[in-house]
Amino acid sequence: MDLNKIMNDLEARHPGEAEYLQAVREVLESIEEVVNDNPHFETAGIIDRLVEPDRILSFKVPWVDDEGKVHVNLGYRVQFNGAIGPYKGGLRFHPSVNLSILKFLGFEQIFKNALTTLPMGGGKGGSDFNPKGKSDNEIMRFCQAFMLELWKIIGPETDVPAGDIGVGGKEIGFLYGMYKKLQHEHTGVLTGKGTDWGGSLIRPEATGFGGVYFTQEMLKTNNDSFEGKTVTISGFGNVAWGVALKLNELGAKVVTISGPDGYIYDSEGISGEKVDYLLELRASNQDIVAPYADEFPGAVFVAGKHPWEVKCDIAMPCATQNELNAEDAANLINNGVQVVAEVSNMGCTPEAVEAFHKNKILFGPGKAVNAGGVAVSGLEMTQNSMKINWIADEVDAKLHQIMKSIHEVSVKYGTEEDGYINYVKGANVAGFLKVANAMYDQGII
Ligand code: 2IT
Repeated sequence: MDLNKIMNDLEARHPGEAEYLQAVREVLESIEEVVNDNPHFETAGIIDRLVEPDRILSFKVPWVDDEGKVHVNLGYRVQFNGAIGPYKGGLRFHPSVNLSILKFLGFEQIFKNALTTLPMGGGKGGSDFNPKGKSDNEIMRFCQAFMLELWKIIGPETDVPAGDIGVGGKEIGFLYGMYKKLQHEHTGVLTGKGTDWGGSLIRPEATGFGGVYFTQEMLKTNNDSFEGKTVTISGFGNVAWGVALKLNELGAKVVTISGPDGYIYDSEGISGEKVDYLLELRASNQDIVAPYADEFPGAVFVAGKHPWEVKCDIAMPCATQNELNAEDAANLINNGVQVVAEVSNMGCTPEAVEAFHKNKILFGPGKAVNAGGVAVSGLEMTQNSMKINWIADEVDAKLHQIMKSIHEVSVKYGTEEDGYINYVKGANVAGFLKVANAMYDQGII
């Protein structure tokens, strides 16, 4: 496999799609050896077929605000790879959304979903619509207009979207309502639904809980645990909330959260009602964390900075892509960080990851660490198919088991000669092999 040629060709075809090219390069670098060991993948054009999405739907979304003004946003669904199951992946509503970001997320989703052990292909979608500061009625009208296009290409056995940044239970409700009206049936076409109408228990907690379960397994490889550890996290949304909840349960101390405005440092630890407060912050629909310091006077707000300058044992980015760069990595390493677990998708820049690897810091990549969210989405699909609901403990136990198995397979393919576990390589190779074998078995399609 000629990595440079593949990347040059891809760049010529898709100039400027920085995040997508970054995500593809990272995967190809770690699977190079395994591709070279399996010439039949080359003959079947597996890599050439894997790096391009099966198809992309791109559409405009006109909607009317509360003042009667018309707005036009862009909407997309990237159906990336369906080798092992229906396309599956979230919808992101954020002003930064463009095709490059959705293609990177869709590409990552292929391998993440393969790692969950459940039959799900990779996809992603979303819009450059910004739900922050919008009324519920505006969000409803936008979701309805978005679904008027999306419904044609999704279905419980075809493509099953869910939430991501900017899309939570409220948005899924509006999207589901419109789909049901258009399709005239109740099906498990979306996950992250309300628990009264087909949603799975533990889905809101799943990404965060799963991330902590995975990191717990990483710590165990050093005969260590979360007990008494200081953890810095970024973000303040659904993922950060789930992580904080579980970390407290396991005896760790969470000292930071962050937003686009800066970060909060709470030396006493973010626990109990402070974790509940994250839900309030999010519901306030403002996208800032500064109010936390007014609510809890022991905490300080640091404007315009990342939380990675704070000394910690474990760092868990929970916000968005490339939120931890080389300088942040150097700060963490100088401060003696032991484990970095990416709960956001591609939270660390390639330079940051390289620094962690060089310094033998245990580093968990997003597609392994955050796979718990989509794993419980997969369990929601199963429950919908069977038309039953599992109790919370059953879903949580299955989630825990899945995260352990993702860790196990990452160790299997990622352990280096000196014993250091390269989780990036391990997760990429394990996810790739499953998808590549499925593609090979199914012929050139
Ligand atoms: O990045 C992700 O894995 C998600 N946003 C969840 C996707 C899903 O289908 O539950």
